[in-house]
Amino acid sequence: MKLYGYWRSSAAYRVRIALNLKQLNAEQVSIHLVKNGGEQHSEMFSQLNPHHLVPALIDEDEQGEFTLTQSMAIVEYLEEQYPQHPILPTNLKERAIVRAMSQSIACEIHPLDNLRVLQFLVKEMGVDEEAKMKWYHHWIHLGFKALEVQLADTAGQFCFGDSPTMADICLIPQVYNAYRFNVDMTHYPNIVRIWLQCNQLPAFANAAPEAQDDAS
Ligand SMILES: N[C@@H](CCC(=O)N[C@@H](CS)C(=O)NCC(=O)O)C(=O)O
Repeated sequence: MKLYGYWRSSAAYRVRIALNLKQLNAEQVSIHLVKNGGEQHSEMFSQLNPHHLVPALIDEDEQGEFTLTQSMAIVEYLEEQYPQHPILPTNLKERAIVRAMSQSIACEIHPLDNLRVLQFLVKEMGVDEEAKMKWYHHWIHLGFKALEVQLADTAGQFCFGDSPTMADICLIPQVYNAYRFNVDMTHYPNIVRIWLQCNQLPAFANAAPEAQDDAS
């Protein structure tokens, strides 16, 4: 397998955690999201993903190599194709709950604070740095506030019970971003506790941005 990603991409970070939890190896290819106007827009990468977003995963089956995009689709693919060390509960209702928590992060928080959205705010809408950060913090707080309430019901050591799931795979990169941009985390004790717990596991620690070869 080959994973096209970027050290600070939270969507690629999700896939790195999933690969590690499942003890799968993938060659890492760095697509620098800032250098040269963003390598995600290059001819080479556009052929892998016309949406110009990392990650992209190459795997192969009996028909040959194929490319997958969208981190959540990739994580679900890994779960089905490589069922060892499951990242979803076996119970149907519980799987739906974990997927919903995951999507609350991946669909409701992350896209609003993505690089191209922030770049559009600054370059096209004339937003200054302070307003950009207000926007950034707003969407994280809105999502984390609600998640914190849900976690009071669902969490054990991790977001759902006592083993890591797709919800933790989504949460940890989002918390990394929150700390990176100085979001005040004092009102999210469950989230912070899970962040600390996950980072003790090599699967999470080895997937962290600063642990990647392209970290600069
Ligand atoms: N929903 C997509 C989001 C992918 C995404 O937003 N990737 C970001 C990095 S985290 C990216 O490539 N951004 C490039 C840009 O904004 O130009 C997924 O989960 O894969």
